[in-house]
Amino acid sequence: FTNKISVEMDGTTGVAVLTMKSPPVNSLSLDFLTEFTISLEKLEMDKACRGVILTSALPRVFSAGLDITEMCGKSAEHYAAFWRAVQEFWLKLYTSNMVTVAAINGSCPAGGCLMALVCDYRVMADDPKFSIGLNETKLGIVAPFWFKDTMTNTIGNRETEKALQLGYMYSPADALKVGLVDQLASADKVETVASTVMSEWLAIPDHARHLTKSMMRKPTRDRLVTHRDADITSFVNFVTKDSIQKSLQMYLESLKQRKR
Ligand code: CO8
Repeated sequence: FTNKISVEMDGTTGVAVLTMKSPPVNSLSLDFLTEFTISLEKLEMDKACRGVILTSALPRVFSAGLDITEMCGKSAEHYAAFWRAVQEFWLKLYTSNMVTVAAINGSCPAGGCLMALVCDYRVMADDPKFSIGLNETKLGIVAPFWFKDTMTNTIGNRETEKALQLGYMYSPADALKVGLVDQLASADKVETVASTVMSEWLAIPDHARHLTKSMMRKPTRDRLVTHRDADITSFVNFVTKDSIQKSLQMYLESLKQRKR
């Protein structure tokens, strides 16, 4: 393992803190996703662990979303393996029996937003420099149906329709207003607030809570499971198009240009 993630489990509270520490931006590469999914599986199997708080060790970024370099200039086989790992990551986190709380202490675009959205609760740092949203259209790409479903389940159809078409990135205050996040806290309090929320959720008997969670989430989960292979094929077909490769290359270049 390359240690892009650290996990600290508190045996007395039953709460683990999973910290992403993959500079510069915690992008979700194939290695990162594999390590994340395995770390989560280990916690899932640990009877003592009832909840997990996701956060970032980086000062300004929660996660920059999918690693764009995994979607550029690679083989079809690579894209397929990458996409399966993205699906697996979503499925594991979305259907976790543990209480999952995102302590969003930095910017949170695209796949980073998806990661936060699949948690049970989101606390975001109240800093106007940070933003959160599914910005895929701005890269000239399209959020897959299960990204869309995850967002619709959280903020409703109308708001999702606007947000997805515009690739809208919400300020923390606006994210709170539409329910994209549940609570704001000053940057240094995000994890403390997440722990308080966690203890409220853990006051509910586990079996009743996770049967309820599974009842709420099963239709959305089943849709991806049923269409998993077709979704991989459609991702590979889309991402291998010359026009999409060009858009992604240009976007990566523009990220680099911003600094100069
Ligand atoms: N993937 C790969 N590299 C990235 C990414 C990324 N997502 N984001 C940033 N980087 C790189 C930058 O290019 C830069 O590289 P270098 O140092 O070599 O120039 C380095 O990380 C640092 O980036 P910044 O200087 O921009 O760092 P800041 O701290 O100033 O800003 C941000 C951090 C706000 C996260 C900023 O980097 C940003 O906005 N990044 C882009 C995020 C983004 O748009 N992600 C979308 C990814 S796509 C996705 O997740 C879903 C795709 C769904 C698939 C659809 C079907 C095709």
